[in-house]
Amino acid sequence: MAHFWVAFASFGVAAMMAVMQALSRANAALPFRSPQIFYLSVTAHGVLMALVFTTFFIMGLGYVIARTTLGRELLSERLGWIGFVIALVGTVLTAGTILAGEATVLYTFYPPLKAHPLFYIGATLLVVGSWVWCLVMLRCYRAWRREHPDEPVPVAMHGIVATVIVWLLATIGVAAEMLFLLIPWSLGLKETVDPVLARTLFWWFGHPLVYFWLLPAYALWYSVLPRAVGGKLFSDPLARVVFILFILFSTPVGFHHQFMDPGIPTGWKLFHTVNTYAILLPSFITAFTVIASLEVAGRLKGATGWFDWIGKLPWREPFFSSIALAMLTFALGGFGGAINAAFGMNSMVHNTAWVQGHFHLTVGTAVALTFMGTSYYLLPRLTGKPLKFPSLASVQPYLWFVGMMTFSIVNHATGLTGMPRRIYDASYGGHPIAQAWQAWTGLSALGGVILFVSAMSFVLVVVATGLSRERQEAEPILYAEPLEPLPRRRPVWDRFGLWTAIAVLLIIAAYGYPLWSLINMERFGSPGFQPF
Ligand code: HEM
Ligand SMILES: [Cu+2]
Repeated sequence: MAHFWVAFASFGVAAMMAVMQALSRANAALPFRSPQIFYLSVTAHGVLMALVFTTFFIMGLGYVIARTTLGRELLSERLGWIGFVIALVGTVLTAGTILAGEATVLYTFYPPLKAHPLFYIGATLLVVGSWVWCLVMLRCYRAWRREHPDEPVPVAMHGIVATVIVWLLATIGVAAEMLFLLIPWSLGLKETVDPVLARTLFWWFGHPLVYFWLLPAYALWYSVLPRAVGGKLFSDPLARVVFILFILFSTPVGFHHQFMDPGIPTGWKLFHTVNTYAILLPSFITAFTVIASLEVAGRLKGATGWFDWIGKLPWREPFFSSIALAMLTFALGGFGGAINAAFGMNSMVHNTAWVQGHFHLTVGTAVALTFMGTSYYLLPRLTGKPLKFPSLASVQPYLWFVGMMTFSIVNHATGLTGMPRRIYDASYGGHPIAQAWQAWTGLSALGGVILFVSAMSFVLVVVATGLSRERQEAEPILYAEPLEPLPRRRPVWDRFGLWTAIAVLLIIAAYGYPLWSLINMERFGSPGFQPF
């Protein structure tokens, strides 16, 4: 539970920052409105939401899944706590330097924007803490595997092991960036830094980071959701294939964030584009399998027509409605993602408000809303306390959905008309083009306010539940059975070593030569800048 509380706290703080930004973008006259505060808060919001909330939630979820699926004691619990403390210290250092105004570098921390060394050291500790978590997860899996050499591992745990592997491969990039470039440079040991090399290492990490968020959500969609709505998992092998495809294709795609960067040959950008389209496939399979599983649930409840099974699903149940709305939103986000990944269309939307519209659909809703719904499901089961304010909890996901649709559709639209993202003042001195955006930004601010109300409702429900003294018999956490019985033999999809080795080869193919040539180029580097 400790992990979840850190996650909820950072979510709450980040949501408060967000509403301010959304209003500021609409040029609302807020007290304390200034560029300094705006960029400070965008940095804090991005870091706390995308890095802290997600990482702590996923670590907590991993422990819950390992404990409940493997049917054995959690190994190395002490080690897990050490990882928790390291990650927490890192978070406090990073958040502290941001709030002190010493690290206004946004959550992508691109150099030559320069932060206080404690920002980079703190972020590194957060990653080190998560590595300890990975170690605990892998030890649990291996111990189970030794006891059950020939059985398929439960699907939820399969998803968590895949998450761990994706994360370990991804964080090599950011660890190298921190250790060799950013930390020595921020400490003053080096005068200059190479922005292209840093960005390349960042995106080695930055894209698979999104799968680190998404895979645990998928694990829940596949394994907990169908059971919670009274259905079955439509296909167990398809679920396993999906996780393996993510291990293979998560990392060698980073250049799709660098289409506009000089110094990377077009051919390599194309290679990463092709890989990016490969990774759309597992998301399509997921949409198919999970929706089929829900249809099974509806039919088990008596639906016979083409679409009447949809009405049989428990739309008032916040765990279900959160995930259903998250999936719907993710489908829209996926279409946008295909546009971002297309070399030509990317140049139209690059660094515009479109991008923030896009990732608030994907991580900001598909992942975050799934995690909120999961909190409603897990909290009573982990603490034995019934959920407080259940009607608020059933409205909250719908509020989030409405708020996010407003916020995000408007951002897609203003992005297409050219409004940049990450800007403090969108009025450009009253220029006519900028004025055309202005009406829209008001609407996006309205979306931001609805989102804020929803976020605070969520925080209220979980905090009130946590503080309540009521106790009841905790229900167990149940996982879905597959529609067809499981094979008795261990499937090839469980050979994690094999797939990881292939993934490493793909990464070497995708990054080996470009990195080698970047390092061997004549480089001049840049000194650091701290505009705010
Ligand atoms: C309370 C609901 C939320 C609102 C109102 C909101 C609003 C905003 C706004 C206005 C920005 C600044 C955009 C810009 O000027 O470029 C932003 C940035 C961002 N948001 Fe949110 N957001 C919310 C929830 C989330 C969630 C749940 C996540 C992820 C889990 C998230 C992740 C991010 C990230 C990564 C950035 C980018 C920061 C940067 O550009 O460095 N947001 N958000
Ligand atoms: Cu990406």
